[in-house]
Amino acid sequence: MTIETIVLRELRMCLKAPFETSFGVTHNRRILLVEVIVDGVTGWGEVTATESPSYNSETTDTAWHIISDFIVPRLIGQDLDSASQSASLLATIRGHQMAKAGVENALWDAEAQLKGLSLAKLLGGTRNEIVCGVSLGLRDTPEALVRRVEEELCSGYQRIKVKIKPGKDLDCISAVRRRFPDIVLSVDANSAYELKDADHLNKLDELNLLMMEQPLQWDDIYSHSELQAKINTAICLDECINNAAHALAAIEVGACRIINLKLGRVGGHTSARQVHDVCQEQSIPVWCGGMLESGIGRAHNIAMSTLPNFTLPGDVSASQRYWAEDIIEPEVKVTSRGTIWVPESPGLGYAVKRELVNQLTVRTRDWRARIHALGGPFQRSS
Ligand code: OSB
Ligand code: MG
Repeated sequence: MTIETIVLRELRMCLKAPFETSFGVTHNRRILLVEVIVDGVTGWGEVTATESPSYNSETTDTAWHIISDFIVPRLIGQDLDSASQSASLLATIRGHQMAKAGVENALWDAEAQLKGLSLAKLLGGTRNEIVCGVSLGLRDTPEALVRRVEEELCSGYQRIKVKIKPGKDLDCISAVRRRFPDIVLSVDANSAYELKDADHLNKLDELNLLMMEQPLQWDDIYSHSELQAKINTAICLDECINNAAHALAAIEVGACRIINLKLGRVGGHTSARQVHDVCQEQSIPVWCGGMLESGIGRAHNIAMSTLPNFTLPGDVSASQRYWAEDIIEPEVKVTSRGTIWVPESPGLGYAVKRELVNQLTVRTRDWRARIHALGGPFQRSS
């Protein structure tokens, strides 16, 4: 697999509705797409970093910098045995998992196409249909939240997750539970609480939640083990888990009973499979998290979600919940049973709408290998 070309693009995409979490409101996404050409075949990846460093430490701009100045120089012109080999070539770049994932995942798409396999099959997936939930942002009132939950249930989604923060938790979630006594319900705090809030968080135990996602600091596994010892609701870690070693540590100290697996956060498909396998060996279920992705990131999430230990519904939902028009075709659709059919054609299984991508692009940079040149690969930038 010779990496002939890498193209990096930044797109502006306007969300249909603002999305509010404990760390802020997102109206517009600044999305980086990575296009690779490998042995003449084009693969696509998406960088899932947020606009500001408030989910984790990466941003759209840090990813642009790390990809341009460190990742591309190590990969352009390289002849790899497989996409997963890129992970070892990038290992001495510390952190920046989302930047790495955008590039590595594009190589996985290309490898799957070169082998004539769907990405799901190449990854070792075992499902042809995945189960879906939705993630609902903070609302002004419990009534407004209950209305949104009702709409999503009508669409068929199998699990409802609601964002919480101090002052917007018990009342809102109790209102949803009173109205819908039997639904599968969970909450996500995005690090909005501290260990001293344990008695308060304890009150959520009565609401029969599937899980409480990332209540404490984004990088603090140990405090979650102290909280988990004080509450009955299962803690699910998101922000804290960046690789398989983190997952194993978190499980061994009792910091969580469920793990949210995000491709970007762990650095791409190679690392995601390792996290998946560690969790499976430890009997900890995983589910696929979302980062308000465009269709390309969403298609990668669908492929990953076919692995056997993805036993809980993910935050992988229909394109039309996010975008007036998605950049892939067909768009991602969810059945009335709250599932997504996994494409079987080679690679991601969705076509990229190039013209729309071009319209949404605000900056581009590309690099081409000169494969046969004396002195090896060189890079050109525009
Ligand atoms: O914590 O899961 C999260 C969105 C942006 C950043 C972090 C998170 C989220 C979501 C949205 O919950 C999931 C989605 O619908 O893509
Ligand atoms: Mg989360």
